[in-house]
Amino acid sequence: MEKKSLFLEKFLLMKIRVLLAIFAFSVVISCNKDKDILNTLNEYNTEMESKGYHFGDVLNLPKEVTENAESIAISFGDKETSTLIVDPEFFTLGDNAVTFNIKKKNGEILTQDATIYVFAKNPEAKLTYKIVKEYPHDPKNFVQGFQLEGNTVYESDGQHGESRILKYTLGETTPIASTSQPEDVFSEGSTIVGDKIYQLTWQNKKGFIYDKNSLKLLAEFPYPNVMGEGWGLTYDGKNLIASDGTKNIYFLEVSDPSKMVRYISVAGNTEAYDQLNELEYHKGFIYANVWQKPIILKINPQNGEVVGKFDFTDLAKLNTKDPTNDVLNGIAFKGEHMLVTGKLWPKIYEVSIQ
Ligand SMILES: [Ca+2]
Repeated sequence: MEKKSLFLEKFLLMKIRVLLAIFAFSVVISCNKDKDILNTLNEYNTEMESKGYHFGDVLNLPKEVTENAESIAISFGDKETSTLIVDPEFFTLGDNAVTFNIKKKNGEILTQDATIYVFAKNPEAKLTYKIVKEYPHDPKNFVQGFQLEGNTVYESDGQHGESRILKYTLGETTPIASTSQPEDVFSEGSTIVGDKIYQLTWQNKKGFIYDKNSLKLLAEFPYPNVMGEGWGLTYDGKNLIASDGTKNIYFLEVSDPSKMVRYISVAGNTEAYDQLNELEYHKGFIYANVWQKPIILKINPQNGEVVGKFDFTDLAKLNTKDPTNDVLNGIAFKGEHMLVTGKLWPKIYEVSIQ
């Protein structure tokens, strides 16, 4: 009797060991399988980062992923889609930080972060120009906003302790009027709206409104929270148009610039952009500097697609001694000609667009 029970005990112990081994083995297999799925997804997404997608494209995920999934969802913070289509309801032009949620057939969920790039449908035109005239520019001005009306330049000068709004006659550098900001203010983009000038601050979360004639400060306004910072500013005759150093451009109500009407994200046909800086609206398009890049983008204000691109490398070479500081930044229009300058540049260039 005793012998029999010992035998039974041994038998049961062996059975448990075998079961444990099978269980451990299947856990390893399953873990390896999960790793394979995630590695395959990562390889696919990494490859697609350079190729990019266009709106309407389908994400053709590898079989290794789809065959092992009951469902796949892509989440964008609080939004989620499970159609695997690059739908503009969820995706924006440029980079999209997303998380893939793969529900396996056993109910387990695997997650992986990825960046999905969406590019503009059509290739941008290579825009060319010819320098037709040069004007002096005060090389002490750290240009953050730049526009022309008649023959008068309205300019924002940045940096803490040196920020101001000023106006001067094109061809001269002595200000006709100027208003300085408190030490803690870093002035950014500015634009003309009727008989007023609007100006953003970089991180002070507010903007200023001045009388255009005297540059006397009239009022302040908060800019919308969705804008992390204040960078460029322009006006299309209806809305203020602002950049905040991201890939986004925001349309704000003039009567209450704390209210955003809509926004666009910007991208080219093969390239994403961010750090959009000084802006100028001209005849149906937004022209934008890109921080620390010697280029100017021509952007469709309806959908954010870059339709054309100027290369100002030659002018930047002449004027940029420190690539982190004295960079191309300043776009204005003089009739059909464009005026361009930069931070601390000694010149303003008038160019005809070819
Ligand atoms: Ca401008």
